[in-house]
Amino acid sequence: MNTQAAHRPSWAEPYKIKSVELIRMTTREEREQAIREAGYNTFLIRSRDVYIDLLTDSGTSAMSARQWAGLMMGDEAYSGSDNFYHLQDAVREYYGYKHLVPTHQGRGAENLLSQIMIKEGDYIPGNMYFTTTRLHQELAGGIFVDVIIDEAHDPASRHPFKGNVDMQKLDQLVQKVGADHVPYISLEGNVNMAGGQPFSMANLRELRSYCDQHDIPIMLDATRTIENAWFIREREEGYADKTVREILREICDLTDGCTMSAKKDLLVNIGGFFACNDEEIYRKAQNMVVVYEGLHTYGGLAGRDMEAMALGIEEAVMEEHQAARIGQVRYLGDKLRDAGVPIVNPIGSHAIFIDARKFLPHVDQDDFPAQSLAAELYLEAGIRTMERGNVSAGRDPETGKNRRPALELVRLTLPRRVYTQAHMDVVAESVEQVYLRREQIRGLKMIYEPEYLRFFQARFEPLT
Ligand code: P70
Repeated sequence: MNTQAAHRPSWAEPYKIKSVELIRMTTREEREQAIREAGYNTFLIRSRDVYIDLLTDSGTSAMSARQWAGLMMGDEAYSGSDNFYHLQDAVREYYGYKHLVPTHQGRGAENLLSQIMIKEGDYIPGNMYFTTTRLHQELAGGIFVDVIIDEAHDPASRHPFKGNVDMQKLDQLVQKVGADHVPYISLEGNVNMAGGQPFSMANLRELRSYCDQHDIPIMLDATRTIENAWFIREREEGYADKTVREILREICDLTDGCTMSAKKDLLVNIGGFFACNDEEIYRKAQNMVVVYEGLHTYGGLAGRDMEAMALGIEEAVMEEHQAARIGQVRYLGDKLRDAGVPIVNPIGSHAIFIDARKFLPHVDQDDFPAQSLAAELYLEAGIRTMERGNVSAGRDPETGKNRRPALELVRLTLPRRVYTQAHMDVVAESVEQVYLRREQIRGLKMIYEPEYLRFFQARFEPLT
C-alpha cells in the first residue's frame, strides 16, 4: 500500500483543524418545544437547535483549505467556465466516463437519466430503492423492481457484500417482461437504504456479462462509490494491494454511466453530475439539462462549486481520508454494539443504522417506531438523526397502503471531517440512555402527509 495510513489500526484524521464552527447546547425544555414545533420530524428542526447533527452526510462535510481556496478560482462565465473543464478532466481521469453534464445535485442527474432512458411501462431493476431515484423513475413512467440479495433486508446478516444484485431475481424479471422493457439497471454503490452496504467486484463482473448478453446498460449511482471501493479493497480477494483509486476506476469501467450526488463522497456542500460514454445519451442529457438546470457547462452550479468538486475528487480517493472516514463510523458502531444497541451489521461506511424494530418491539410499524426513536434521540441530547423506515418508504402506488419495509431504521449519519471522537462518545452515551428507557417510548400518528417524498415534510403527534 502506498501510504502510512492504509493498514494501520488507528484511524486518526489526516488533517488538523484551522477554523471551527461554534455549536449550541440546549435545555430539555427548549428541545421539547423545538420537536413539538417540528411536528416530531427531525427534517423540520431548525439547525440552531441541534447540538450534534447526524441527519445526513449530504453537503455537510468540511471542505479543505485547498477547496476553499478553489472557490476563489471560480470562473463565473455563463458558458465554457474553466472550472467545468477542470471538473471534466477529473471525472475522466478518476471515474473514466467520457462525457460529463453537471447538475445542481444528485436528483437533478436522476431526472435527466430517467427522462432520457425510461419509457412508460418500463421496469427498472435496482439493488434496493433510493427515495429520489425511485421517484424519478416513477415520474418518468417506470416501475422500480428490487433485485438486491435477500440478506440486504436482514439487519442481522453479516454478509460482506449486502449490496450485491441477486442475479436470479434480475433474470426472472428480464424473462418476464423482456429485455426491451428494461432500459437499464440502476446500480448503487454502498447501498444507502440497506445500511451503507457495498457490492463486490465479482458481482459487478457477473452483472456486466449478463447485461452484455441482454444488451442492458448499467447505470451507476456513484454517490458513495469511493466508499464502496474501500470495502472491496478490504474484503474481496485479490484487491488488498490495489488502491481505492484503481478500484473506483475498475468499477466505473464495468458500467455505462452514472448519476452523482457530489455532496457525499466528493466533499462539497453542493453539486452533482450525470456522466456516460454513449454519444447519443450524452447529447440528450446535454440538451435536457438546459431545461431543468442551466447551460451544459454549469448545470445549476457556480464555477466555484465545480472547482471545489474537482478538488474534492482528488481528496476523496486518498487512502488516509477513507481510513479515517470509515474508522470513525466503526468507532461509533462498535460502542453502540458493545452497549447492546441493535444495529445493522456489518457496519457500513457513512452511518450507523439502529434497528428500530428491535429497539422498540412494542411499537407497531404503522405507528412509526423509527420516526419516534429519532424524536427521542433529539429530546435526549440534541442529536439529530433520520428515519429510514415506513415513513421514508411511502405508500404503495397500487394499494395506497404504507409499504411497511423490512428495514425500519434510524440513521446516525456522519458528515466527513466534521465531528471528533469525543462527539462520538456523547452520541453513544445518549443512545444508551434512550435504550435504557426504551419501554416508555410510544409511537406517533401522522397528521400531515405530503404527496411526494413525504418524510421530508410530514408532521406527527405523539400517541397517547
Ligand atoms: C442522504 C442524501 C441523497 C442521495 C443518495 C443516493 C444514494 C441519490 C441521492 C440524491 C439526501 C437525502 C435525499 C433524500 C432523502 C433523504 C436524504 N441522499 N442517491 O441523506 O442526491 O440529495 O444530491 O439530490 O444517498 O442520504 P441529492
